Amino acid sequence: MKVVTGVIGNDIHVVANRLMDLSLNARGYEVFNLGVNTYLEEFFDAAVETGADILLISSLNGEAEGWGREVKLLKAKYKNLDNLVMMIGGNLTVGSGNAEDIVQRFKSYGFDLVCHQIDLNTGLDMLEDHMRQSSPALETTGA
Ligand code: B12
Repeated sequence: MKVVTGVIGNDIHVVANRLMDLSLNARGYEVFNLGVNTYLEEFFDAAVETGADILLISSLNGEAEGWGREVKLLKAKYKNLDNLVMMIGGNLTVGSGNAEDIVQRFKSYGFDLVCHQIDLNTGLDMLEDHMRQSSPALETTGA
């Protein structure tokens, strides 16, 4: 399966992004890593160009809160993204907040999977469960 990943907005926190790249590769995904400082349009452009199944966004400085609100509006301008699984994780807001509220809010923005302050491997296990449920024929999602 193809995954586009990167860090959204003017966010330069690169470490988790690098780990994400390594972990996704180790799990058998084909990874297109856009790196840090990536804008929503660039994620969607890359998803179209690569024919990605999954868009996996990281936000550490909390800018996701602003960008998240634009997901539905912007995605509607693209064709062929209806089946794109959208996942986001990291520190999704600036400062603290109720994790359940934050998750619900990001789901209302259009994300299928939301991991606020959840470690990467737990998040990737959630992704595999989600992919298995939506495509039961797959034994492993990475393959
Ligand atoms: C290193 C660091 C920096 C470095 C970054 C260097 C670099 N190029 O990477 C520098 C010093 C440049 C920096 C700058 C800033 N930083 Co900084 N930084 C950190 C720090 C100390 C560590 C981040 C890190 O690399 N951790 C290691 C990785 C492996 O762990 P992680 O980031 O927690 O990621 C894990 C999970 O979040 C998860 N994950 C991450 N993304 C995703 C995505 C998915 C889909 C999933 C499932 C999981 C997942 O997986 C990872 C592994 O389990 C954190 C504090 C901390 N202790 O976490 C602050 C922190 C992230 N920074 C913060 C801030 C505010 C800033 C600045 C705005 C500070 C300033 N005023 O200038 C700037 C922003 C710059 C910018 N434009 O983005 C805040 C963000 C607060 C918020 N969101 O509310 C933090 C949390 C510090 C704090 N407590 O205030 N920072």
